[in-house]
Amino acid sequence: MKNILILLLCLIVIGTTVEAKIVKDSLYQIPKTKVAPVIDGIQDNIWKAIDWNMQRWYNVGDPPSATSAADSGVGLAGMSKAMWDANNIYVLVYTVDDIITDIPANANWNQDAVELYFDGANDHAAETSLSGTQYQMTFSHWTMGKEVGHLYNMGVRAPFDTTGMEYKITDVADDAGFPGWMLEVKIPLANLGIDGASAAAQKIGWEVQQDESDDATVGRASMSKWWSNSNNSWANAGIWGTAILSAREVDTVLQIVKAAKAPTIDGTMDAEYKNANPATTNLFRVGDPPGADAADTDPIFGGFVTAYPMWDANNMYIFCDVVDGIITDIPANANWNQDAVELYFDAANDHATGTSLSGTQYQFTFSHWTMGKEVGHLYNMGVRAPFDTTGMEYKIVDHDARGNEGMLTEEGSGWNLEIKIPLANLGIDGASGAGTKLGFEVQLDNSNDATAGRQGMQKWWSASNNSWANAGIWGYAQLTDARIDTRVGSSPNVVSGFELNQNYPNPFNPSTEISFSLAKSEKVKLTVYNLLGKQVAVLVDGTRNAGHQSVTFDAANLSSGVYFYKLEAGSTVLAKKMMLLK
Ligand SMILES: [Ca+2]
Ligand SMILES: [Ca+2]
Ligand SMILES: [Ca+2]
Ligand SMILES: [Ca+2]
Repeated sequence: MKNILILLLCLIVIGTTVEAKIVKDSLYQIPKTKVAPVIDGIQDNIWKAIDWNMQRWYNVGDPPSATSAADSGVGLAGMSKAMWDANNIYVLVYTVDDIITDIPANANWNQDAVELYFDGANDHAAETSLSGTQYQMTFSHWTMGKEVGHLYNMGVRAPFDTTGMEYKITDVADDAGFPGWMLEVKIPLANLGIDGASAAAQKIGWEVQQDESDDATVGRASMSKWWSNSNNSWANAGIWGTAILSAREVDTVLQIVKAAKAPTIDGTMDAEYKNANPATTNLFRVGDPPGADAADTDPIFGGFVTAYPMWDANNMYIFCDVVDGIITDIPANANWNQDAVELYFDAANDHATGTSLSGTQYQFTFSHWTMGKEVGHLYNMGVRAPFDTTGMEYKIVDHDARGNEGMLTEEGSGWNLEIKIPLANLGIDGASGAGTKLGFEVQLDNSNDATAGRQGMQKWWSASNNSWANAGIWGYAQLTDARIDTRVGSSPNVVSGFELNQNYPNPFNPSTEISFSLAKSEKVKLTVYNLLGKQVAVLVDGTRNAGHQSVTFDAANLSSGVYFYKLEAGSTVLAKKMMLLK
């Protein structure tokens, strides 16, 4: 149970990374896909192009605390992904559940189940029952293997036409990741009241809920939600979140975007990375090999990495955001046997199956224990295949606070890794870089104990622990000139085109830069408040152009402490925290 709790904590932390504050206009971006997934309950390659969207809320009992279920509310965690094309919306839900209980006699919601909510009208008016294009669909685990026959009996609220709809449930084995199950769903857009031909940029009411039962008699013991921490989504579409059918297309080939400006290799995230297509670890694996080590029963999780790659005529740049609940530095262990990020590049991109790396196939292992000693460890970081590190740089810094306005706060619960590698050293000609295809993989090694070594790993592309020897199983990337305006984020807080960035530097003395982005030219106000809510500065008040903006905040006349800065545009408000340290 402790394991799942650690997982849950980590997931919640991930869910609160991008903005400190959830605002009502926040949108969950659903990207468009060129490739339809196979509805078989298994994660297709195209799904790997999309981040997991973490469940944010957790509710024990129904109503909370009303039951005395043995599993006291930490046996459930989860995440989802979605994408759409001209015909359908596709949803993949991963439910981490240590006790699966199938109780066909119970109501659908009163057992292990996933609920999806859609409102094509997206009006968010408070109500007491669903109507019109407001649909609730409940997919119970007990229907696994019987999906076709149960399409009409899966707890849809509001009459729904299931013609053309498919779903499939599969179990996920403990040693392949976390115990639980996967649900893959295809729903024709027309059935949801959405015209697929003109759907781009359409907003829909959207919610993902997981129902948890661990006992045949108790019924639902707990639930997790993405958007609203309420058990009233079944009756009130007004409390659902909002998703947007984004025109942004995803592809099985990761498009590495060209950097408009070279980032500074300092372990902090430059604004340019916001345009990168992230590669997030999708696949989880406990132990090495799975289940081989008694210590693997400890923290199955504790780790997650999102890599933001970019390139320019000279270099490859990658910023990695690592969430790791327990950071363990063990210089005496092998690099791979401790907390580390591994990156794999193959400029030849031949994906030929092999038993060792050669040619332009490179593995890099960046261990957290080298933080502060990076320069001296460039030659000792576990590169496979001889590699010229001339001109290469990397930098590791621990996370600062991830904000305290979400459900939980975890100070210092992860680390950043920023890397610059000359393209020439990788075997890439930067002058003709656009269009270059690469073998690519991202891996996180997780250790939580000085003696146990690696206890789990997360991968972007392949669940295998053989990337160190076989470039044939790496994923696919391509250098592209194309600019991308919005990214598909794991965070529910990503607002299309409207963003407020963390100030830099932070903490600061006495001045710092605050940057934000606007989707369109509009009137905005950027103000600074102290902890008592008193306004201490107005930095912007007027119309600003679309795109990236930044202002300098000079606090020479203020005293040390925590301040908030707030960006307002129309009814949308974003806020962040900063610290003045004199
Ligand atoms: Ca599939
Ligand atoms: Ca269960
Ligand atoms: Ca940087
Ligand atoms: Ca760790």
